[in-house]
Amino acid sequence: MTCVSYTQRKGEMAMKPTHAGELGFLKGPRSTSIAIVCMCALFGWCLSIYQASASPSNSEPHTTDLARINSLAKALEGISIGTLSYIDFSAGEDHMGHSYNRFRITRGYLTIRKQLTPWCGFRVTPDVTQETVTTYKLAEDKLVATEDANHADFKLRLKYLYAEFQPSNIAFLTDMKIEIGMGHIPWLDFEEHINPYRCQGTMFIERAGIFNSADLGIGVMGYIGGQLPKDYQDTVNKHYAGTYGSWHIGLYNGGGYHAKEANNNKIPEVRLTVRPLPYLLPGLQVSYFGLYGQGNKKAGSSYPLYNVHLAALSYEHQWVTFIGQYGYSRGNQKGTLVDGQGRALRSQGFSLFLDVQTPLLNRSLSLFGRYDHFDPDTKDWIASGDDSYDLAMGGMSINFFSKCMAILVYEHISYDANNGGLGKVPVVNLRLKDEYRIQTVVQIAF
Ligand SMILES: [Ca+2]
Ligand SMILES: [Ca+2]
Repeated sequence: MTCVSYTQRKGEMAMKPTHAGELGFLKGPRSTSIAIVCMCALFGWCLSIYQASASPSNSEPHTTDLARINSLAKALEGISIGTLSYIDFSAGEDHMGHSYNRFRITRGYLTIRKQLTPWCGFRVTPDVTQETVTTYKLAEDKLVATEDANHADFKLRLKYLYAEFQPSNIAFLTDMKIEIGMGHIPWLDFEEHINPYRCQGTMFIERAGIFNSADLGIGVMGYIGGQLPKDYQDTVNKHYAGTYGSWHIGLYNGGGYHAKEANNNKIPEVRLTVRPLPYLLPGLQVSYFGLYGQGNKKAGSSYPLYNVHLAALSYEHQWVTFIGQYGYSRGNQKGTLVDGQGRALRSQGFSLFLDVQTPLLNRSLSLFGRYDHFDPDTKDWIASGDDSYDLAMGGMSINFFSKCMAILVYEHISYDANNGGLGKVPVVNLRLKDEYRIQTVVQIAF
């Protein structure tokens, strides 16, 4: 009897007939008969399936099917699904002088929204993160920590989960929203809708380790004096498009979305943005952001001060976007920017960002650059002498569909002798090496 055997060599699956040369079962009258019988049986089975699906007995519950479709359509009413994902390839050298080149997923939002009524909605957004697993070994009576790269799973973690209420306008306060749950805190979402390159990395104040973008609490936000004309919103920016500006006040746990709240202190936060010349220079805005409270980790016997003031001047136009900002902070969200006595460090810095759209490639090609300077200890309590860092980047982006883009960037960070790294306290004479990388990112957003 003819049969077929399989051999696998170096990952290749090869079909090898036992009769040399050809597939033997296609030859010979007996084999042909068996093949015909098999084909007829297969055809008959397919026919019976088709007849069963088309028979009157199955078309009877037609009304039931319609009811199911209607109920499914009703359940899907007001639901939208979207993503904001960054696929990153970077090559460079870190502040320890280690070279690297790797692909990474640096954001993987899956956002589901449901508008329940005209005034009430819900949003949930998990994000992808790759966990860091550290193993510890005892060597010469000391615990030595090593990162276990073979057990660094990608995991989903909650970024946003909130109920959203849309109250009616009150005089000049318009387009209001109330977020209750894990929602936006007032600053970063605003800045990230001016600087569109969050896919490159975090914004200035988050890069400096002061706070991140979401927290548990309640926030109320809205516009001042209605919305700018549709033409401006279509060609420049439809977000935060209040005629005379926008605002956001809130009360939050304070630890941010990475942390569990460690104290009872709640943090009031406020952003006020004024658009002084909405008809002459609609893209010009002046903003203030502030918060006051305690950091999320004890330093000594009490929680350290956490206090931020940030001022920004921004300008948006079809061809040019600019934002310049100055930030002052005491301590940080985590409660880790403290000296040996538990005093929250005073820190300050500034950031400049410029994006220019070119007429090339049907206006989809833009050039951009950013410069940050941050001193984590302006009083030099920890180290006398320089302890700042400077970050410079420049690159280009191609917007290839709606909000989808690809960017190519060069980034360089230089550290003063006593700087302890981004978001860390100074360390006397640590002397971190300059960091640099060439980075490409593809952003998918819909
Ligand atoms: Ca708190
Ligand atoms: Ca300093």
